[in-house]
Amino acid sequence: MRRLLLTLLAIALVAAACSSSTDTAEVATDTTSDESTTDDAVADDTTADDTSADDSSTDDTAEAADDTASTETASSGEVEAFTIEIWVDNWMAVYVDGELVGEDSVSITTERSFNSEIFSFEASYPFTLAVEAKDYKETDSGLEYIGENNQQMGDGGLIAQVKDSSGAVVAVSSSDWASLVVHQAPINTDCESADDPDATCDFIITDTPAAWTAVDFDDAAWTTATQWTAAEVDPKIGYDEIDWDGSAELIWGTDLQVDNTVLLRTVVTG
Ligand SMILES: [Ca+2]
Ligand SMILES: [Ca+2]
Repeated sequence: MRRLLLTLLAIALVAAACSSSTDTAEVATDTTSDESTTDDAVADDTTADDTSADDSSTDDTAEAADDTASTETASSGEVEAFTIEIWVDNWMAVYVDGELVGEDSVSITTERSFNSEIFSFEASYPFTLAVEAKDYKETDSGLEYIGENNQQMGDGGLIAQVKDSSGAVVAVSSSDWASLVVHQAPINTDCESADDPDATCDFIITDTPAAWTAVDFDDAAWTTATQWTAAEVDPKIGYDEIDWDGSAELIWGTDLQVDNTVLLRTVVTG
């Protein structure tokens, strides 16, 4: 019996020893390796050492010498050839940098003087374009066909485009142009059917400013031109002879009928 107990004890000891298992640690070696985010992209800020040298304004002697050579004109641009295509109901005179470059070939005293014109000129950028535009009127009443069955106020309208020697459109008429209306009639539009419009119709004549075509004329007080549709202007003979650029607008004063003489200016910068 004692022997059996010893045997059982021995077995128990052996079992105990085995259960203290060699917990072969699952020490997961977590090899979440190398997050060595090598941020070496943020390099190259080598803000080149601002060697703002060369301010060595030492050449005083050269200045004196250069003065003798500075005989060129003040205008910077090169002189180039241009054309202006223009249609006005009824008459126009075109100036570039204060010089007349073309005038309607049909007199303003001609009724139904509908025609387009093409004028050539030379200029350098920037240049100032000035146009005097007149709607036909028989007298200062502003009316035409006076005493006839079709006695009426008549209306104006202008469209223009400038091309360089390559044929490229470099300027077009638009509401960017400055305008000054210098003849308005009739102010009392109900005189249109009067028997004696010269006695009945009122008008406003504004003095044409001196040197208004000049480059240095100040048109800041002028208003911008008003754009009109082709349906409103109903452009007639000559208009269709020109292939108008899509950006060219029909322009005039704020009233197609009452505004009879309009001065217009723009600067073409190229
Ligand atoms: Ca004409
Ligand atoms: Ca008119």
